[in-house]
Amino acid sequence: MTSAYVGLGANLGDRERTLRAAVDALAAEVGVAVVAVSALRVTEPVGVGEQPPFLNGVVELETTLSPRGLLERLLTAEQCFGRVRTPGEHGPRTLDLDLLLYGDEQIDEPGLTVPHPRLHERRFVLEPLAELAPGLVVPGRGDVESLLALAGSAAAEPSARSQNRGVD
Ligand code: GSY
Repeated sequence: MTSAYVGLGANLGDRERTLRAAVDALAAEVGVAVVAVSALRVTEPVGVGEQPPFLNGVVELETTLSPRGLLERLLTAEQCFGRVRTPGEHGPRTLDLDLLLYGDEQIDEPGLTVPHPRLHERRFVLEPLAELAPGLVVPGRGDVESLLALAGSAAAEPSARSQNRGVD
C-alpha cells in the first residue's frame, strides 16, 4: 500500500456535488481506499485568466495501484464527470483530479510528473495538504508548511462544510 494525495478542483456546474461524487467514485475503485478528505475551499482562479471561482480540496488515498494505474483512474473519472481535456486547455472545468504525491516517489515520465510540477507554488493545494498532513515533505521541495510560507498570499476561503474523514 502506498499513500497518495490527489488534488480536487472544479469551477463549472455543481462543484461540491461533483467533488464529493468523485471522491465516492475513487473509493469504489479496486485497489484504492480513501483515508481522508480535506475541507473544500472556494479559491480565486490562478493562471487561467478570468473564470468562475474554483472549489478545491485534497483527498488522501492508500493504494495498491501503480502511479500510472492511479493516474489512468483519475483521468477516467474526470471524463465520467464531463471533463474534456485538450492539450493547453485552460477553460472552466467540471472536475480536475491531479495526482499530487505518490509515496515519496519522484517520477518524470511523459504524461506523469510526481510530485505535481506546480504543487509547491499553489496555495489552493498546499493549504488542504497541510490540513491533512502537517509536516508532510514534498520530495525535492521541502515540507508543506515552508512551501506555504513561500507561496503567494491569495487567500482561500474554507467552505461551510469542514473536514470529512473517510467517505460516508
Ligand atoms: O489543476 C489545477 C487547475 N487550476 C486551478 C484550481 O484548481 N484552482 C484555482 N484556484 N486555480 C487554478 N488554476 C488552475 S490551472
